[in-house]
Amino acid sequence: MENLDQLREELLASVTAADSLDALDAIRVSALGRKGRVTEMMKGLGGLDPEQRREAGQALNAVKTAVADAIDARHGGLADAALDAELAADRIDITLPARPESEGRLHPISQTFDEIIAIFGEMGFSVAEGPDIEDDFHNFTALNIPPEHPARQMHDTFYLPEKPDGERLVLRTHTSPVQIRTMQNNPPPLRIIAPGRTYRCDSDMTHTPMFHQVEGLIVDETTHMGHLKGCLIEFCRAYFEIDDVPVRFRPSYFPFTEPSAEVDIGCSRKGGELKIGAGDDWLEILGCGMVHPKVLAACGVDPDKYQGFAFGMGIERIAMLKYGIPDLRTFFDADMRWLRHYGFVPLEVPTLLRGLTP
Ligand code: 2NL
Repeated sequence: MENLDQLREELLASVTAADSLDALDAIRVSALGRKGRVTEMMKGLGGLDPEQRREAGQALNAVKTAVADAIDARHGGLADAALDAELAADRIDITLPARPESEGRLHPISQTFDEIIAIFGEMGFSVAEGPDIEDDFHNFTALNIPPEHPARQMHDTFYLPEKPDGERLVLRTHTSPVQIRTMQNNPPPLRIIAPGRTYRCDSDMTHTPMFHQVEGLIVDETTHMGHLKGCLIEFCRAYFEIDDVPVRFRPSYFPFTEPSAEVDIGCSRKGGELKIGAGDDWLEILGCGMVHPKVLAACGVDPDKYQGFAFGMGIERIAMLKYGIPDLRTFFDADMRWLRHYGFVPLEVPTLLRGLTP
């Protein structure tokens, strides 16, 4: 019995002295494990006579329980201490801002859309949207584009498979159909821009099968060519952020406008470098004209009462010019390094109201 008391005191002391969960586990194994000291003594009980065996068995069980309880209590204390230490060491400051690398960038196309919408928004235009998949009437016929016009050829336009009734839908080749639909569904006066995706069966250095356009339209009783010129000159100044940017209107032809013009801005091309706003060269940036009476009539607008102007421009092109992006195809490579270089910080307020004082 005496050596049982001694064993108990010895084991309890070593449990108290254990300074880590590993040390405590080693003590548990050496005392209560399959080959532990207490376990070995249990095995030895078999050699005693029944009376002694009962007494010694109870005493040994009491030692076993006391040691197991002490180990449990010590385990709880050590585990709490270990967790406290880990929490203190792995402190996370949740008020820290996100790493700059993980912030997104606005694609230059999105930034350019935002800038154009801001400029025309200041002039009283609202934004109109419509479907990417169009029918022949809204994409071609209503725009006075004749049946044999090259723009309608299979070769230039993405057609969807023929429907059972023989109709062939198209991926819109410009955003004009948005304006056609707006004229059909809303009485004049109208003052809208239609930004969006457009599609043509074309792929080379300077063309991608999907690209972006903004078209604009005014329809009322009095808007004339002078307003067209003033509006687009003001747009060029605001967009390129150059107050005295030279602007030239050159006669042109579109089936949906009469008269029609293309707008060039002044630039210089010296040593392969393009500089906008100065020099003796010209760069085409958009097409425009007075809405053709046939287009108004096709939309249910009386051409004897109403008139107006329209314009259209390619977004990739004017984004490349303003931001010095040399290669069109990089717009759609989805290359994160390109986006980090040319992209825009989200929510940056564009400084575009220069030259647009109310
Ligand atoms: C260009 C030329 C243009 C239009 C688009 C238009 C729309 C309607 C009626 C009349 Cl609903 N015109 N749009 C007019 C002139 C030119 O775009 O070079 N775009 C890239």
